[in-house]
Amino acid sequence: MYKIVLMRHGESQWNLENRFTGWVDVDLTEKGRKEAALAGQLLKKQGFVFDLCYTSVLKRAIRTLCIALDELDQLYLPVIKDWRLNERHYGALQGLNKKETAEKFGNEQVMIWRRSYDVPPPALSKESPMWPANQSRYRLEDPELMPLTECLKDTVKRVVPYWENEIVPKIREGKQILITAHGNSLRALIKHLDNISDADIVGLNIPTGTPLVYELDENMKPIKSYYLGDQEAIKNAMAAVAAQGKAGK
Ligand code: DG2
Repeated sequence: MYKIVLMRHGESQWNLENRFTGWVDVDLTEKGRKEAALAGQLLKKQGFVFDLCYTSVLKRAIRTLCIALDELDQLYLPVIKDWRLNERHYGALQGLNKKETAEKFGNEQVMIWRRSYDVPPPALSKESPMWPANQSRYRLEDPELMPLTECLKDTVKRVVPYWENEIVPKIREGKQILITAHGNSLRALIKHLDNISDADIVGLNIPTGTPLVYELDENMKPIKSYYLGDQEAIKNAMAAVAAQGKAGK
């Protein structure tokens, strides 16, 4: 049996401001840093000792990992950062307030943009400074691979091959792995792991800064999965994520 830990970053500044973030590189809030530290303490209490970590190239996930590793006293670990674990690219919605967007376009449209499997948000133009191909950190990447927008299906197309080709071989070598990433890049991975249908993935919401343990069999099929921490608070945090794109109070 193998065991891995997945974790969404702690609360970011734009999570707090309820803005669509995607590939915009916003940092953690004070609360987000505390969530990351608490996650590290929970992992420590459970005796987790990791060998290798993966994260995105976005600072909210990288910093969450550093803070958690500091609590674990495992800052020595190798960390692989890859854009394939980045958040789903939110296209032209990036920067907009989710509630205001719902007031303008309706709850249903925002729900489709946030959670439908295969309807992408409006795309950026290639002139936009938000197109990753226009940003220095992605300058060595093939511009054709740099998204102008993404639906979850598009995110699955980059996350799952990365999982299969890069991470699974390391798990098979016996390495204990910690992955810190994002709400939707983790939804993409969990959809694959748990074989969740395109329709049912709509209902999956991931709380910030909460370790999610997966126990996997030799075929990488989940035996069980569970969040560490206060289960009632986790349920409430998931419901709060679901409600972020609604108009009104
Ligand atoms: C959020 C997810 O990503 O938003 O891009 O706004 O995990 O990096 O904070 P994260 C964003 P929703 O899809 O839940 O609206």
